[in-house]
Amino acid sequence: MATEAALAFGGNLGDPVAAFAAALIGLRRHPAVRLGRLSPVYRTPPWGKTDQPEFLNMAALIETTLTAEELLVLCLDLERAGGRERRERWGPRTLDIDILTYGAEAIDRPGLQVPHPRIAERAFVLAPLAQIMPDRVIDGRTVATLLAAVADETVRRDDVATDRLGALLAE
Ligand code: A4P
Ligand code: MG
Repeated sequence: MATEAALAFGGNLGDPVAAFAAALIGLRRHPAVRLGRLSPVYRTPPWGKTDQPEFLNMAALIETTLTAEELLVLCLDLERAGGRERRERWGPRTLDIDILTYGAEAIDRPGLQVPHPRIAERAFVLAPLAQIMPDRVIDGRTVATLLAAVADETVRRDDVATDRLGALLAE
């Protein structure tokens, strides 16, 4: 049985749109993953550690027969393939992939928390997520409600980046 999962993508070094495209193509090619709806690409001010470049962020829905742990391993592999180097917490990165939700499951293990524990604080996650699953309930509130609570006009759609992503995925 396939489970629907929501993934968040972020990056602020190098060419994040190309990194998103490469990761999405990796997901699309994976035999246990079906790629679903994609959000537009957003341009977002750095959160947590503010003295770093702006980020690009987006979200995607998938259906997968992988377990949550297997999906995390796949995401970490795709991050590595995207040139991710981990240096400091919340610091700059070429590609970060977080599992936002995995079905309706609540997972709290060392190394894997789902729903991702900081969704509700983050407009850069909620704005793209609201484009693909506004009515989904996370921790008792819908994504749309959570987004309204952190509304941030500095998080904005980047239509040029979104079109470029679409073109890379169509190649
Ligand atoms: N991990 C646990 N749960 C999960 C999950 N649900 N999905 C573990 C993915 N990974 C999960 O991740 C460290 C470990 O978290 C993983 O190896 C996995 O075992 P990491 O990505 O190296 O940690 P991090 O990114 O330094 O910390 P954190 O809190 O996960 O940061 P985030 O959430 O990745 O945020 N500002 C803007 N505007 N846009 C951004 O995308 N991103 C960050 C990083 C900071 N500021 C940002 C953005
Ligand atoms: Mg992360």
